[in-house]
Amino acid sequence: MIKLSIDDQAIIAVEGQTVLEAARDAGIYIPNLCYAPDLKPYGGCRLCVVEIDRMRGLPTACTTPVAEGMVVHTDTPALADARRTVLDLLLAEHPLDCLACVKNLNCELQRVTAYLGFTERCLPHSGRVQDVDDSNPFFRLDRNYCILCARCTRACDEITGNNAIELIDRGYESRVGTAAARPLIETNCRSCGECVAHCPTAALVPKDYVKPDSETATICPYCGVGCGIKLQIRGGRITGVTGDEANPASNGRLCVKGRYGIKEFVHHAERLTTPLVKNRDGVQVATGWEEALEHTCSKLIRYRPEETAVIASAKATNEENYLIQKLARAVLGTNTVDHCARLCHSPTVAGLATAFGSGAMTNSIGDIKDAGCLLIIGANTTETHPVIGFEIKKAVRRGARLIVINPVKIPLGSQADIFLQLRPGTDVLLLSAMCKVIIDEGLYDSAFITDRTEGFEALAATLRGFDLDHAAAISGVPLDHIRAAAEMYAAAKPAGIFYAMGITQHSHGTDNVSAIANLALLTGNLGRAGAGVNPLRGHNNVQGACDMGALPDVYPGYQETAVEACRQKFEAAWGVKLPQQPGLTIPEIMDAIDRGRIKALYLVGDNLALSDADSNRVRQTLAKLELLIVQDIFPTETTDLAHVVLPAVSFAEKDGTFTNTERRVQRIRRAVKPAGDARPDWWITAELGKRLGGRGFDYEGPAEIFREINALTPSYAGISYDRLNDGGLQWPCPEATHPGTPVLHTERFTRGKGQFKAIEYRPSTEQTDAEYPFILTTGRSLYHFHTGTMTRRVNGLLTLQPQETLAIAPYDAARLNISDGDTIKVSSRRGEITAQAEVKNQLAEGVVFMTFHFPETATNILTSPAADPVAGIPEYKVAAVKLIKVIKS
Ligand SMILES: Nc1nc2c(c(=O)[nH]1)N[C@H]1C(S)=C(S)[C@@H](COP(=O)(O)OP(=O)(O)OC[C@H]3O[C@@H](n4cnc5c(=O)[nH]c(N)nc54)[C@H](O)[C@@H]3O)O[C@H]1N2
Ligand SMILES: Nc1nc2c(c(=O)[nH]1)N[C@H]1C(S)=C(S)[C@@H](COP(=O)(O)OP(=O)(O)OC[C@H]3O[C@@H](n4cnc5c(=O)[nH]c(N)nc54)[C@H](O)[C@@H]3O)O[C@H]1N2
Ligand code: SF4
Ligand code: SF4
Ligand code: SF4
Ligand code: FES
Ligand SMILES: [Mo]
Repeated sequence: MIKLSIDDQAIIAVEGQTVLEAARDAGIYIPNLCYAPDLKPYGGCRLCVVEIDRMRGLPTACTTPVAEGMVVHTDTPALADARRTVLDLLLAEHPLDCLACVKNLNCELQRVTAYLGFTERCLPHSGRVQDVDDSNPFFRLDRNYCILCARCTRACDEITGNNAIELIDRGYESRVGTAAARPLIETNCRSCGECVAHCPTAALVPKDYVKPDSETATICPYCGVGCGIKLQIRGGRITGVTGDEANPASNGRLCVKGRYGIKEFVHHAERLTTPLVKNRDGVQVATGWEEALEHTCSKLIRYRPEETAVIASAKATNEENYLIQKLARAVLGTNTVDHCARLCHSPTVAGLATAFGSGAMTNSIGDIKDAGCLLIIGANTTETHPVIGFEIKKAVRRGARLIVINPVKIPLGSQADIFLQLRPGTDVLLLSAMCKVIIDEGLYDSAFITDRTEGFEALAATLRGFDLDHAAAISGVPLDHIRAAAEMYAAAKPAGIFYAMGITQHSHGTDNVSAIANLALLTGNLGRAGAGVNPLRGHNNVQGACDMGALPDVYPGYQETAVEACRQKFEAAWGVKLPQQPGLTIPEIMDAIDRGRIKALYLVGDNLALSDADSNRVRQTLAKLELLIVQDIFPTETTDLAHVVLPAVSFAEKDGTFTNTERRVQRIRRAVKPAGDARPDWWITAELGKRLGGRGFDYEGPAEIFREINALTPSYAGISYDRLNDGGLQWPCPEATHPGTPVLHTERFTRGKGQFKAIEYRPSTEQTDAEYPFILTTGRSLYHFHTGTMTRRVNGLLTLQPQETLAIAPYDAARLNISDGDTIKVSSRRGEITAQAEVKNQLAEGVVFMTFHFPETATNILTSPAADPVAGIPEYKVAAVKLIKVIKS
């Protein structure tokens, strides 16, 4: 604590604060323009000058740290003079068309001008007309309004690490520029809008800005980062989105989808607004709710439990997923309830449960900054969890080591200390090789191994005979690079591992996860900030859907259906006999439909017809159902096949909770009225429950459902809506006074000791051959989300990425005489599609990459249904394909 005086007021400031911050905290306004609380002090605009006793000249308050006994004056004639000179120069360059400006009443230049008592321009307007960059679909850079405060360029550098813009040239010529003076859209700008959010004037503004009349704090509906957003509302419609600075997961940061990808889909004309029921001619006809629900229930009730399946939704809230699995178990009498986590992190849930006893991210987004080393494997974080990507880049700039392991040179790959470009499907070999190096070189943490783990000897024994040269040859990574990565990971403590689909979506996905757990256990990188094994969860609420028991083998809170005591607990709570028969996973459900065993499917918020592997077969399978009920917010390739379509509201039209990737339970809040006659998922599921004769489906709303979750789910027991008002809580949170758990396994593992697992490498099921010589690996791009139901309805996102491409290495392209834009027929053993070629240095020879965001190019026609025997996840990341050029661009 530091005592100082500002304008004769005694002030207590925190050491390290600047004079500007101390004044602001004390409610004293010092004019400023280049200052932003989340950026480093800059001292560029010189408006915040102050006088400080015993200090010469006029120091800038935003760069001067507070000191004991300091005496500061913020408002003297000399200061007024100095500031006026600065402002005169700024205004000579600035339009004074405030009334017509979108920033009117919201502009920091206006505020400073008013404070200094300016009523007119003193110097003549320079008359200069500067370039406007209109190229970005979401925002405009109008340099005529720019005051060169560098907040945008610093945000792009310090926050996003993208460095797409910078202040170029000196003096009068100085301006916000891009590399080679190209339009923003042609740079590496990722349209995150952090620059726009930081601009004090109208130089960077959203193109369609409308002044809101209210704001609602809620959570982004796209990825598992769970960024806090504020929906700006005017006239009952969302007009814009800003980052919620109070949110501890994101601290106000957003990516392009959260900031610009929401309002268009929420208010889109194609939203489902009434229930649809297929008539005798096979045409879906609009009906009322009463009729649709009665029709659905009268059909559904005819099927026996083993003929019925339920698929829940990682897009829906915790409350909704809880009800969906309750409906399946307590009313339909089946444990056959699953959701897209099966296609995603099911190997994580299985592998980490074995190793640690809990299948969730061990650490928090907030402790990325504490890591000495970050190992990013099978994850493309800057594109798929962009706000976590920001944190990783920031940590690296602060000096953390970065190791990236990926068959594709992803954006983080070019910033890595070590980038290992392995062949798809060889992670077990590479990770085992790293473990062997660590053991052979004695780099392991023996105290941790002795105190906190078991099974080390078995692992060490298996690795004794492990052939490092063979691992290098098969993975395609030189042995000395593997060794360097092992040494770096073991040395730079604490070291955190971050992984996602490149690890899980294999027929040996669970083994990959176990291999990662081994590496962390060996080096003692668990149970403390900055370390950990961090599966980055995909959907906004996939963590929550798992937590809520939307899985065939567990009730809420991972209480196993096979354990008698658990079953009894839920039987008592729900007042019914619960099924003992184990439930089926999504691939098993598909097989059972194929074989005519399952006849009715209730599917919520999932576009399986496009997202499941081998989609030609998936569509044929879904078409065999006697009753397919699909609940979505849009018509999709899956609702097309449905007998009944139930229109759900979007996240912006309902209340509830989502649980993000770091286990943080956060509230979402209704901000606008439902589209048409759409209803919240919880309401629809509860209606089905009631009408099918279920007890305990009479809920007033999500809060009441959440209280039931509390009572039955030990890890959520201490969480209540009231406690979630600022910042959310990370489970486990067993009691109402518990602060939540940012780091798991600090004293002991959930299962007691950490369990090593000796693993045998199994090659991918699908292998290349003379006919299918390329490995196709699939994934995501920043601008679209999965099957594109939401992002393809946002014009700007479509502008940024209009279509599917087939990324191919230059060497292969040259060999096949393929160039950018050529139309290529891509065929696998299951089907074919066409896509435009994009020749990319980031790919290695023999590997091609596609996303699955575009129905016209239904990538999953190609992918293999071969599944992991433990988790049932399809091998999305390895399919053998051949390429034939059909049209030259
Ligand atoms: N923009 C956007 N963001 C999203 C999503 C989206 O659709 N769009 N979806 C969300 C969801 S549900 C999920 S699950 C996450 C997924 O997030 P990520 O897993 O990060 O995304 P992917 O692109 O599927 O795959 C990640 C990486 O795995 C690499 N890879 C492929 N094969 C292998 C291999 O054999 N070994 C290794 N080590 N790496 C391999 C790929 O090259 C790719 O870079 O993203 C979430 N975020
Ligand atoms: N080739 C390939 N295929 C993959 C993958 C891959 O990497 N490669 N990844 C797999 C992975 S990890 C995943 S998670 C899956 C994702 O696959 P899906 O989950 O099927 O993909 P989405 O397109 O996100 O589908 C979500 C659906 O929910 C709807 N929706 C949105 N909000 C709500 C709501 O509040 N209520 C209701 N009822 N519906 C809502 C949307 O309109 C959309 O139709 O794809 C898998 N498929
Ligand atoms: S939108 Fe994001 S990446 Fe693009 S210039 Fe602005 S801050 Fe940089
Ligand atoms: S564009 Fe805005 S934030 Fe960037 S330098 Fe100009 S006034 Fe400052
Ligand atoms: S990082 Fe994920 S949660 Fe955050 S704004 Fe982007 S899509 Fe939304
Ligand atoms: S705010 Fe201090 S110099 Fe700009
Ligand atoms: Mo996912």
